[in-house]
Amino acid sequence: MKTMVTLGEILIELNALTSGPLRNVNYFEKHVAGSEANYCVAFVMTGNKCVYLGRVGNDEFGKNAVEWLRGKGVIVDKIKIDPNPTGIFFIQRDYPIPLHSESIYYRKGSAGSKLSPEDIEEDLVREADLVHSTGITLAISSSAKDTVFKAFSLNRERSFDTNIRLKLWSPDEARRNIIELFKEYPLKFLITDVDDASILVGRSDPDEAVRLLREYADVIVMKQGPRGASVYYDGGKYFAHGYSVPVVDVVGAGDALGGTFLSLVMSGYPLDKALDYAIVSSTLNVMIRGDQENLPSLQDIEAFLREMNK
Ligand code: KDG
Repeated sequence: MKTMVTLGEILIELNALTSGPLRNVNYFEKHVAGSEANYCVAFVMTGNKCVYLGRVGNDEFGKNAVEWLRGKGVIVDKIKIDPNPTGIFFIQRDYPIPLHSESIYYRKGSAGSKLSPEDIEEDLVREADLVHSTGITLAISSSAKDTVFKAFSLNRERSFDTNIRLKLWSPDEARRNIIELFKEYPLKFLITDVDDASILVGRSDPDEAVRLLREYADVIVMKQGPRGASVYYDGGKYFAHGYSVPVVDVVGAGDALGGTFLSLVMSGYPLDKALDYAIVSSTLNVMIRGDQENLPSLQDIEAFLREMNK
């Protein structure tokens, strides 16, 4: 079993039960979310261990998050309780763009954003098989950013999902901060998509963007939405196609793909097979509301593939 340490902010998601502008939505469904927490659960679901480093508030949502993640098998005993409230966000779906989900955050000054370098237990991070974080954590506060830099200084096995959220920072700030991290701490795994890559290196063609990102990472996964995703390595490339399914909410699909991919590669799967399996995880993820409830086990991924390949 491999151990990944993730650093980030756990958020409570309030997902609209009906499509349309939130002013007209009366009912919401509550889920535990946050990109790194999603990665952690995907990693655990496929047979590995994940330790979560972060802060939650001393409130009902903080308790909810910790209990839920513990129930999923995530190691939660390093999560700190902070006097500020647990961050939340709402999801507005299908309006004004069909099949699009918009995240509306209430997280400024939240417990999660108070993540600080002193929250890091150095030996734990040094001894992990992989350390993972995202652009969201770089964006939420300067202390959270410093925490990612510190964690990455302690372990060379680094993974990063760009996850650029333009409600948290400008394209320019995102580019400056993310590239600063990459230059100081090159990665083993970079997980990104065409929109983020074009912010980072000004190219929306995946091959072109990867050519410019290659100096920062050994393995690059380029997510291409419903089309599928590609993995680039040592001059090679493999494309895994997506599946056409009824889409309910796409939030969290990229984390599902990334978390499952990392877990399987760390377990020794070849990159192409890991990506084929990871696409199943993101496919199942878009079929429901919530980021973590449909994250599949290996057995379930294989059942899906058996049926689809009949
Ligand atoms: O990738 C899914 C995340 O975007 C969602 O869970 C909320 O972490 C979140 C964020 O900051 O957008």
